[in-house]
Amino acid sequence: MKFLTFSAATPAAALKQAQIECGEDALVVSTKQVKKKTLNTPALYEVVVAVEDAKVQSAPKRPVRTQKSTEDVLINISEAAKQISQIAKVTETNLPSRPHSKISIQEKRKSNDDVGDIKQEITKLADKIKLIQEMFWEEKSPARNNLAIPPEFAQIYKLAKISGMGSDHLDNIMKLTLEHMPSKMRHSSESVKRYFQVLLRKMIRVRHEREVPRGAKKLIMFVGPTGVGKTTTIAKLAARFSYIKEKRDKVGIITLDTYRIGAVEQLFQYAKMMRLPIEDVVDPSDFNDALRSLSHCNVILIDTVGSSQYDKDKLAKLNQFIKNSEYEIDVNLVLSAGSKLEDLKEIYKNFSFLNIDTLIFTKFDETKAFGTVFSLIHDIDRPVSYFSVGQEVPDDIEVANSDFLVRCMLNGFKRKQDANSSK
Ligand SMILES: Nc1nc2c(ncn2[C@@H]2O[C@H](COP(=O)(O)OP(=O)(O)OP(=O)(O)O)[C@@H](O)[C@H]2O)c(=O)[nH]1
Ligand SMILES: [Mg+2]
Repeated sequence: MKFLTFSAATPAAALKQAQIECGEDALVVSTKQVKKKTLNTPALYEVVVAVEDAKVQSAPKRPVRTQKSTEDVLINISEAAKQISQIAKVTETNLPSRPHSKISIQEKRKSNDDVGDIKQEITKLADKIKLIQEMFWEEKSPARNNLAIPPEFAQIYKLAKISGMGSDHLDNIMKLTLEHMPSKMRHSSESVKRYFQVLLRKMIRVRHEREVPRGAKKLIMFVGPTGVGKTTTIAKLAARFSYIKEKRDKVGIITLDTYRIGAVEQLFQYAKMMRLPIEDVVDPSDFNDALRSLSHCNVILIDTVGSSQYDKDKLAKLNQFIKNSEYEIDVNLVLSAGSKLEDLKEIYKNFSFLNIDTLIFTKFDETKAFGTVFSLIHDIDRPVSYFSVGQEVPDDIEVANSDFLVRCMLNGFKRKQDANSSK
């Protein structure tokens, strides 16, 4: 028995090489990723196969029988190909099927196969119609850095482009997809879309909600431009942390937005409704006194005045509060999902001296261009923690997850009940 190693950018490609060299029935001993894919370099997978000495050159056609002890470990190469393709979400019907030993099973399957074949044909036909549509679009489409995009990729390219994703990101991701996508998946725009979705999901950094350790205190400050939804988000999260989450926190609120009577009123009203303690602070030197008044709370949410990203004085004052604090503050930049990518970048640039820990995007219900959200997260390499999806307190907030954002980018935002009913 000989062991041979094959490596390639995808498990499927490595297996294909193994199949060419050693034949269909070579036995896979292991499949592993030896190098992770980055934006600029492909991943590297290694597949080790075992073949009987005499059959290395002659590509055996019959399954190789192994000793009892090795039988448990070795898998037929076609089986492994199926498993890997399943991981890559390739349907089994695309793969070569192995002959079955019992004729009765064959007969039973035949009628199912016929129905399956018809379904496949219809899907292919529908896909072809889509492709013809895409070709018309292709003719009108602008030049894209000499990136030749096959018609199967046009639908996803168009969706991503409409979503407002930065064109440099889009071209880069397209290039990666074209280079690394297993050839079996390229035949239909549906499988191209699935592959693309997985890739996008992996590129979104999300910060998961973490419990505050016993005895610790978490201070969360919400900063951002005027009117993006900072105060509303605080009200939603205050309710979530103190009443909705499984492990409840003792929540307190501090508002630094004391410039406008209406703003103070707004938050005091929410706090009163939720029976939560609230303090207002005008001067940075009084900040720690307010913290002491809320010493029984383990989560303190801090509202701030909305500042234009160009208002250096207001931003400098915010920084004083952060510096004066006896406790570390988690700074959350709140942004409206409907803003243009260039504006989002500019806002981040001017707020970044506050050491932004995470991003919160609001007004998901008011936009269709979620590619900008994706591109900002990717560009500045900050994680996102929540999405605000409407005005309702406390319901309209989602803990961020990459799957939700990718679905919004490619299919638009749908409320949970709408998404469920359209399944
Ligand atoms: N449609 C929609 N409206 C929202 C969302 N979040 C907040 N709003 C609305 O946006 C408006 C401003 O919300 P606020 O919470 O007062 O915004 P803010 O950032 O605190 O504003 P300033 O304190 O003035 O800077 C209100 O009418 C909110 O109801 C959201 O996710 N979707
Ligand atoms: Mg406010």
